[in-house]
Amino acid sequence: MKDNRLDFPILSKKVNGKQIAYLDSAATSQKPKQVIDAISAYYRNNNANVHRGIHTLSVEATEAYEGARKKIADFVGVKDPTEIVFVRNATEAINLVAYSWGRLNISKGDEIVVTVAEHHSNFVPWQQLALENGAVLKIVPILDDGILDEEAFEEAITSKTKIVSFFHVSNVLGTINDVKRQVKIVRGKRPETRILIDGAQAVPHMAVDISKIGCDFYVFTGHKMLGPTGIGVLWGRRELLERMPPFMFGGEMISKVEFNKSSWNELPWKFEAGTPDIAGAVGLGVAADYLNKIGMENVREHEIELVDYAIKKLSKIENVEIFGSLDSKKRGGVVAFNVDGIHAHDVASILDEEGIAIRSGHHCAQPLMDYLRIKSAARASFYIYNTRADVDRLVGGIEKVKKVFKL
Ligand code: C6P
Repeated sequence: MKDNRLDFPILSKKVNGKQIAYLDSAATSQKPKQVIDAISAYYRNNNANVHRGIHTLSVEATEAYEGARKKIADFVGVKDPTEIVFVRNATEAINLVAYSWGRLNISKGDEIVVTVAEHHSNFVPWQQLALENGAVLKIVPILDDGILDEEAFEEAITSKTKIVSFFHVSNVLGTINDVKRQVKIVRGKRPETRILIDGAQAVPHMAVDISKIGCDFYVFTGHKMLGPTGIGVLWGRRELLERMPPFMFGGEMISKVEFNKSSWNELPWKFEAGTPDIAGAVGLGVAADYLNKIGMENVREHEIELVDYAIKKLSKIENVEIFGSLDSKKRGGVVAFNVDGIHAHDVASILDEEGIAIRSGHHCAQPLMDYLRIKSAARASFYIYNTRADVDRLVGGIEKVKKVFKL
């Protein structure tokens, strides 16, 4: 892949006197100057509220906002941009479905299926819905190498399963679910069961064509794919979104308000109450342009190469345990690991002294931590601007950790 590091101003920053090695893109990616400049240019040249004014600036802002929606729809293979709902992040997208679709369709005794490796964002909304409505939350296990246990997955789906909600790529194990095959498994057992896929760690890192997956809802988040924070995406099938009540009420989402009743705007605005994050959408559109220019196949290939290199190097260090599959083709751009007996926060803070940024802790996946019988893990995650030199820095940093703790 062409060296793109100069596009990312933050990568020239020094941390603790050392050039930063940013290995925390699964938490949030860095932003290229094209995205930063587009946001600044929007505020300098086009800023106004959308869908409200007749004046020129308002028309420009509306075109920029709706243009971004079209770019995002194209980016993930969605033909009808009005099925793309802009929200704040993946978390809000899942909550929207759990509140709006969930509270309409889930009642006592119904079953909701998730996996043990979900991010809290795709676990807690369903857990709370189940607790509120007397539904049953079924949690499907994973196999030793982090791959979803498809037999258990199939078994978990019964005539009572109303929704299955599961990850595309795990933020801890890196596991890439074969979502097309898993959708077929669900449809084979109970065709009318709804399927939500959490694509927060997939869309930034590989070509995703939602139209080919066969699910009902798909969510992702802008800040992990070079876009700004504060903008995320819910895609839903039109017929489902149409039947769902609004999640929030107020301006923008109404058609007509009378003293004692109101009616709702068309899709997608029915779900976009209040002034949206216009500049965020514009920035996300430019992030998609940037990724398209590189080509998502190239993004994926670059990460396979880096993860392969990282796994080979880390496996050679005594006392390091890597979680998930060791086959780089089966996993996304994250590598979680622990160094024997040393808390992941200690690992992360010694690495930080060296200018290396990784994440440590439970990664918002506490059920998975319990399942793996660990309290926390360290995690290095890679993206388009990382190189083998970053992996070498990581390895050097871990050697220092071992020295400090006399391992
Ligand atoms: N994971 C991580 O460091 P939000 O925060 O709504 O933009 O994304 C939530 C989310 C949902 N699903 C998965 C699989 C995720 O990885 C995340 C975010 C970050 O792993 C921050 S906790």
